[in-house]
Amino acid sequence: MTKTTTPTKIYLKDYQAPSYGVHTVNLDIKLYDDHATVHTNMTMHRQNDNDEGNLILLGRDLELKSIEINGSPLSASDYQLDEEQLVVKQLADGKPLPNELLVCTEVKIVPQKNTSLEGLYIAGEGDDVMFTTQCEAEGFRKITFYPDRPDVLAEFTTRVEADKKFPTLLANGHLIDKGVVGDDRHFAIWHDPAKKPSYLFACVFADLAVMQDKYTTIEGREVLLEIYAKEKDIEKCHVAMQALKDSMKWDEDNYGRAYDLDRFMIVAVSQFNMGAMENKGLNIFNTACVLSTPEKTTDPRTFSVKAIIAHEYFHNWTGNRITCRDWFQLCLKEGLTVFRDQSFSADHQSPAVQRIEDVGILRSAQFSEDAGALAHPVRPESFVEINNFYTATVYEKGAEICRMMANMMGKEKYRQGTDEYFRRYDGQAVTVEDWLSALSSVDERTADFIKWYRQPATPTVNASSDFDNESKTLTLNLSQHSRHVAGYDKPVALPIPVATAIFDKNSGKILLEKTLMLTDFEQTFTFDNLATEQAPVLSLLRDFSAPVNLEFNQSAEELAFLLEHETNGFNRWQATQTLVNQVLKNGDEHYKEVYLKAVQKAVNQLASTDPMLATRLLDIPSERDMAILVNDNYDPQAIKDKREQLKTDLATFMANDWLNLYQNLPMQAYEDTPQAKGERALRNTVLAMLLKTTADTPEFAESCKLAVRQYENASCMTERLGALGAMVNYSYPQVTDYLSDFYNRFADDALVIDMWFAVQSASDTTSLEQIQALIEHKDFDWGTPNRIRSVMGGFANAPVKLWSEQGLDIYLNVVEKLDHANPTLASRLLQPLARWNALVPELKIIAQSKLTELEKEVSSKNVLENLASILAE
Ligand code: B3K
Ligand code: ZN
Repeated sequence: MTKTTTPTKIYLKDYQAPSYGVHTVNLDIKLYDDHATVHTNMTMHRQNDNDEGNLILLGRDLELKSIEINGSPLSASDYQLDEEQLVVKQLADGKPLPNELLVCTEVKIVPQKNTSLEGLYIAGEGDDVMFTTQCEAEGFRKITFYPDRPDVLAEFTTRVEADKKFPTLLANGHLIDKGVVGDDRHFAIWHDPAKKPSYLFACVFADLAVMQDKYTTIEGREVLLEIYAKEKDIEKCHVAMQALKDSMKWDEDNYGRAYDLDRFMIVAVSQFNMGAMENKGLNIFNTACVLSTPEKTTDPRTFSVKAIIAHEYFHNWTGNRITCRDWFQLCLKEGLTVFRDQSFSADHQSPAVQRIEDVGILRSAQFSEDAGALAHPVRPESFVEINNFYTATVYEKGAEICRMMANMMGKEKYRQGTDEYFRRYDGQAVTVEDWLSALSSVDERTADFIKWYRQPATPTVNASSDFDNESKTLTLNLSQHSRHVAGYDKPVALPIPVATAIFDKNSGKILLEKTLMLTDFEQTFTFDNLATEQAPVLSLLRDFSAPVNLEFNQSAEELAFLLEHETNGFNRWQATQTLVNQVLKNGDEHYKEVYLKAVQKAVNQLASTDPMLATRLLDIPSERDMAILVNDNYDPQAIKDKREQLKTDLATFMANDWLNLYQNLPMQAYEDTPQAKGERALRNTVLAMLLKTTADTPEFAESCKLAVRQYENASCMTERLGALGAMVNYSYPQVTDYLSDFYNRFADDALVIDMWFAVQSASDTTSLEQIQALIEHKDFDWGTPNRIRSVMGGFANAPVKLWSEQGLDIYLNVVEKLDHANPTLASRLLQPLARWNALVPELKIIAQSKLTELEKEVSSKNVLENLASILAE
């Protein structure tokens, strides 16, 4: 592949509003067997009378058939057209462009050949084929010439026309007309009264079934709710429908936001690059994020279906009604909306478990990003390809910033702040500064949080404490530092809320609770007259009050004390993780002993009352998570060995507990309650531990029987897949029979077959040859990102396999193959490779040479931008 153009970098500091805005746009999209035509009529206006700027319409991969301005056709000499844009400087007669324009264009596109899953694209094949759109961030310009940028808001009317073999014709807003065209074709016209940027445009041509329901908003609007999916999948939409209604109510109750159209539609698509998309009134969802039934969907997946439904719905206010001025402000909608969906989820399961899960994702996906070559601020300052910035930093760290401010303000003030944000900016395209200015009109301390949006890298907070028994004074010293990332200003001190509790050692009771604000590089806090006989125990960063790495030397006994007495569930869990980290880092035997005893006690205590927390207490960080803390000489095998050893120690230490625990959790009829989900999670973890402890002993056969029984009698996918996973991971001799059984049982369900791929690719027992065989399997589908991720996700989580000559060849070959067909996905696959530079020298040399070789073979700006950053380290 040869490179045609050098990708250009664009900068936040260069932002300029466009000369022309759009009032109304009428689209007429006609789909034919081998192409589509798009007629666009738009009324445009100069935004500023004194501006004499050109008319700039962005467009890619479009065949321009005609363009007319104010009734006069333009010929090729009247405009400049290149691969990116069409620029008009004057009218056909040489007169300057007037302030008001009617611009009419006709283009031809070929969605049948569009594999990028961006713009109007083909999804599926044969009888299952459908056409749908993905416009965020810059896909609309692959449909028609348009000022395709988020600060241009317009009222859209869309006519969609196709053969009657596509009975489902959808676009944003309300259906205002439909009818037939000749014998074989038909059309529908949709009008969206809400002004929106083009990235929220969507349309669908398909043959789908629909599930309908209704919701009456707090303002009395009756909304028709529709979920479209393939006929065979339609019964799998109940969970999503309920989640949608719950989300609508939640946003009314918690943010005072009601839905604003008469219709809300969701369409399930099998070929989709991410989870879902919040197009106005017409959300498009990856099937994996909308379909769910107990028999075919695991509990975590079902939970994330609900969370993603909520996330996309919440975008209607945070993203759609108030949108981003430019793509640098992406975190404005994404960070805030993630914070909102996390809060919604926390209201539907134990808040502690929710926080543990959110922090788990933050640490593994975002802290690793901050620690590596792809580190960037929550609000980036430059990019080549915006699709490379839909990252954990923008989403998850962005959410943490909102959370810190919300906690600091308190519930009431935060609500006043968000009310003010909606009051001021509804219907506008705004910036992070605007968001902070609304919040700081209620609490001026929030203004300082702009620093968090600007500065990359995870801060480390160091804590040390001292207790004076005579005066009963506790002194706590806190300091912060952040890695200086090349290309950015020297780090400044960030405002870091450190939620703190001081415990009396004797009674286990809390003496004092307070959130300390660390705003300088170093600060000392004192607490006088504490009513205690001995040095109290401190619990810091409760509920993970800031996205930082905390370094605080606590004894093993203090950590065990916190596991027992902390009332904050997150910090109870964190105590186990701190103990684990001490063991993994320093091989400390004393910490190990205390950890094993404390965990054993807590798990047995919690198994019946809070089985989900009990499950989480058995967490041991993944090999990839452990690698984040290693700055150089990262040896994947050494990390794997240490982790494996600790897991074996835990399994052995609790050898007499596993069977009891398992038997006390008998399988029951499926229920979707936190308790039942907790029991299923614990049962699966315990089953795996049972197989592990009994491996190579005569009892192994008995453990395997339990796994087989669980597999065969499973009431739901969580139980069946849990059993299959245990068999795969602990080499049950007949595992291939069960893998075949699973495959045959669910052969007609792509989402379950994804699990079949994933359970194998994620297993330690799977060799690189077997991974390659999965990639060559007849069901490995290069056009379906879910399938690709089901193999590559597990592979990327196995650093020993990945960081080898053969592993890199296999992995990078997939990236290279996707570079042209689906650059967004190809580029995303590079993320786990961003820390190659920390590897031990022998592996580093291999990684560098493989990545350098790849650079010569690829041409998409997505992959080139990320590779350049990775190799620049
Ligand atoms: N806004 C979309 C993501 C679009 C990604 C474009 N590459 C989904 C979401 O965050 O809700
Ligand atoms: Zn989002």
